[in-house]
Amino acid sequence: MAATITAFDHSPDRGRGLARDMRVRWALEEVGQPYTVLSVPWAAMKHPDHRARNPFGQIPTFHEGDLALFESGAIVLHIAERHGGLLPDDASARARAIAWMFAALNTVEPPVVELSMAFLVERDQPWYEARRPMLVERVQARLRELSDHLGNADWLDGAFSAGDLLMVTVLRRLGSTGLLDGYPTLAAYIARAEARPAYARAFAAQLAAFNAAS
Ligand code: GTB
Repeated sequence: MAATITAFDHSPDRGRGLARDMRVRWALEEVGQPYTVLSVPWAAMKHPDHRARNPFGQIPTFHEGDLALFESGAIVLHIAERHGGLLPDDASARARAIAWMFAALNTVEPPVVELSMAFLVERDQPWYEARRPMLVERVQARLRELSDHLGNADWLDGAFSAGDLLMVTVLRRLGSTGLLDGYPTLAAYIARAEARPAYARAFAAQLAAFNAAS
């Protein structure tokens, strides 16, 4: 039975693949699993029907048979554990790849989201210009560290893994900030990931959904 995922019916990113359904679509494409998409209108996001899928009233969610999941990281981990291609077989390498999944979501994503949310909701506030350098420096610190770790390697730890998939979806959110321009290693890392056929299929699908809803 094909999985069903939920996504925005009209994503605020205007089809740039920045909403978190993109990472779930990409993971499913990497492992070659079909899926269907249930679009959730904004007005229905906090409705009890959707809160039954995700108590926080957010997308994405994942449903397959009698399994219902929310949290994009948990969904990607589930997909990676059930199907080959996103986690190494070797137990230690697998544990390290999972550590990179957590690093993407717990160490890199928070400052990235804080910076983008500040721009979205605080940029007209009197404190915004004073606060922004601190937010930028927090992101820059993570970019420096990540860039140093990556060095000349293609991926974070050996072969492409679910850790790279999540890290790239987090870094892509910085696209409009210009901050990645100072990190050619990371820009090349993102480009390498975006060149993967599975990424291209996932990106095209979410863009087609956005265009169909417009
Ligand atoms: N921790 C959860 C997860 O990883 O699944 C977070 C899920 C989440 O934040 N979902 C967002 C949502 O449902 C959509 S992806 N928001 C509606 C709500 O909370 O009511 C976040 C997002 C939205 C828009 C852009 N964008 O326009 O660029 C990027 C990311």
